[in-house]
Amino acid sequence: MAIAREAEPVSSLREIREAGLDRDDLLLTYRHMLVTRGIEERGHILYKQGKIPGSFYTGRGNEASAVGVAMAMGPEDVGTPLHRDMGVHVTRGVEPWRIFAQYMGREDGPTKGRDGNVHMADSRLGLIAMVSHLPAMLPVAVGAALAFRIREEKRVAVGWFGEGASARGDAHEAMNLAGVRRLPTVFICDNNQWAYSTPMHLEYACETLADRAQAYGFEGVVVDGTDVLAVYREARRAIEKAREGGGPTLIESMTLRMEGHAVHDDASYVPKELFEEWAKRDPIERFRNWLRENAEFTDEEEEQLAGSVKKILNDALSRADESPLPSPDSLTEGVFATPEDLDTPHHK
Ligand SMILES: Cc1ncc(C[n+]2csc(CCOP(=O)(O)OP(=O)(O)O)c2C)c(N)n1
Ligand SMILES: [Mg+2]
Repeated sequence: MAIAREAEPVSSLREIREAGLDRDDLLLTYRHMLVTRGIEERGHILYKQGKIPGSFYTGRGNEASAVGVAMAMGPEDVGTPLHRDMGVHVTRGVEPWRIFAQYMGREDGPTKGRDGNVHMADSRLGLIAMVSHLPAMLPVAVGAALAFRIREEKRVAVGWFGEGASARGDAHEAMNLAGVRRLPTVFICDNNQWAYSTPMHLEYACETLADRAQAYGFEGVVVDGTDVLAVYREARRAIEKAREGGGPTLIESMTLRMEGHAVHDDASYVPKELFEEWAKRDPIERFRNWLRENAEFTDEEEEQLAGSVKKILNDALSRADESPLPSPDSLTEGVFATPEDLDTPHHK
């Protein structure tokens, strides 16, 4: 028997309204998920066209998890999204053309062409770019939460990590410190069942990773990561609890990594049946059906939304393609933070 609580699905429009999302918010959530998937699908095309330097990573299958958590964050909160969490960047307001520019190593990407495609974040939007994965960003998120505590700011830090990353020592250190000091941190474990080619039964021996939360002195929750509303509700609860001084929560969000580790990996080691099973739970399809059944989502609304997303992405691609590669003379610029860079609400 798992120790962690297993989250229930959200049953009605009323329930999700009480949790904090009205109908317009729901359509916005759906839109963010479509934009997220659209960006990554176009990224594949750019890669095949030879326009993306290095490898290319996506979070297909993780759109609900990423967007659901980001919708639950407050404007002044911070987060450390990883390579499966494009939906976090999109939801926090990173413009799609800047993401395409980043993919192509251009000057207008968030890292101005200085780092690989998913190692990016806009600090003005409360996002901290990942140094690496495995789970180097958890101590950073806990450090941000400690700073909020010292400054007496009612802000929360959200730290993401993969189930493979959970095996490393820095995951333990971060959760232990957050638990001991009851810091305003929410840990999101994107459990997509694989760490490169390692399956989860070779990664950990407990029943769920969320079970570990109890050992750190806080709550653990397992949520279906293909259900955007359940993810949102659990993330919102955890974030507001942390903001009110209730300490951290570990949310384990269950999905399947629907593509290879990166574009160079065909994932031939993942059983085909597993992909078939999880394809039936596609998060976008699921949410669309929920909206139709529970929120009177019409064909007309859907067409309009799909059309506007397509236009945004096409325009974004053209705009990004006009962005130049960084000039070699600028190599040492923007490497260290300037006082202006630090003059944002997230650094005060
Ligand atoms: C110290 C270190 N070793 C290896 C890597 C390469 N690497 C990046 S992500 C990853 C797999 C991580 O698996 P998991 O935590 O489950 O995240 P997922 O990729 O499945 O989302 C590996 C091996 C790295 N970034 N850093
Ligand atoms: Mg994984």
